[in-house]
Amino acid sequence: MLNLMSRLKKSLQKTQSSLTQRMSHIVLKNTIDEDEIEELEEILITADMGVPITMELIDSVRAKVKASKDMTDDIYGFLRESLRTYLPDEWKETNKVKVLLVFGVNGSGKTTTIAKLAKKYKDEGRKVLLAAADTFRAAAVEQLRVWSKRLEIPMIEKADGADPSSVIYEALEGMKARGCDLLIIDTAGRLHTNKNLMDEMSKMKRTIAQHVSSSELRTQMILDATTGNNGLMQARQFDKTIGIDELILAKFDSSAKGGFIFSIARELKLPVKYLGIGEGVDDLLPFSRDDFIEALFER
Ligand SMILES: Nc1nc2c(ncn2[C@@H]2O[C@H](COP(=O)(O)OP(=O)(O)OP(=O)(O)O)[C@@H](O)[C@H]2O)c(=O)[nH]1
Ligand SMILES: [Mg+2]
Repeated sequence: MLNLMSRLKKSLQKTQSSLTQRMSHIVLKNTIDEDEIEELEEILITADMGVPITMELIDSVRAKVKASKDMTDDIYGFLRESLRTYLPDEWKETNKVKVLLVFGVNGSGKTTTIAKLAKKYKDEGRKVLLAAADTFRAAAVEQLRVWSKRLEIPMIEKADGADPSSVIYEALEGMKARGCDLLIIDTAGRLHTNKNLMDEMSKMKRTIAQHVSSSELRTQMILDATTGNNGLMQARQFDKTIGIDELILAKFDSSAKGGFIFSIARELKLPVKYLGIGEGVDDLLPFSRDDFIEALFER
């Protein structure tokens, strides 16, 4: 298997061609004047860097060009270092977590990501239990059951249409007897605008809070990286009603809009924990700022 860095680089190909490769085209020119600055602005917007970041970067480039006229040599380095400052520092894993509550809009990659997480934790020696709390679609339980069998990780399910909180309750109650120390909960896709479904989510969180302390619960929102900045609004709303501890960006391999990772960090101040980089169970990379910048700007 390729090492982490080469897998990261590979998954960044689409974003690279929409962002850094086009930037390097500007760098190759001998002078930077207003035409190039406008081109750069368009590149940043197209890569879904978001308007605030684009404006901040463009203003700085303009100011630099005005001051020195010749910054063709270091514009690349300048952008690289500027973008770096938008991302948070490395993020340390604590071993306390007992429950992962996973949510997001429809089709964002929740169930697949849960399989990846479950395998990762199992490989690390945790005793994982899955809860099929997407009782909305019969096929959803089946999809998680397939992973459960393949990964040989037990799963709690109830009849279709059961209250998702009751599935979670049963799973929490059953953890000890089964010798499990980590519960991962799959939930139905929901739009941040649907009040009933958001209330249902809050209820799930309350059920969990009756069993474990807040430091033992981690809420994870899965964002589809191909939707780019649209995910920002979704995340903001989920954060307001449920509270997001960390984000996972799925489908990074299919996205040309990877620039939105910078606007997520700037706007939401939430840590990105993993990148989903494929449909396979091992296609999950822990997010590291330094590796990400290095892979993105490699020439
Ligand atoms: N290329 C790629 N595809 C992914 C990734 N993660 C998930 N997918 C695909 O995206 C589709 C949706 O994934 P699911 O895991 O079913 O998404 P979900 O959020 O559980 O969907 P609902 O339960 O219907 O809301 C599937 O075809 C997955 O194989 C990823 O990191 N990369
Ligand atoms: Mg699902």
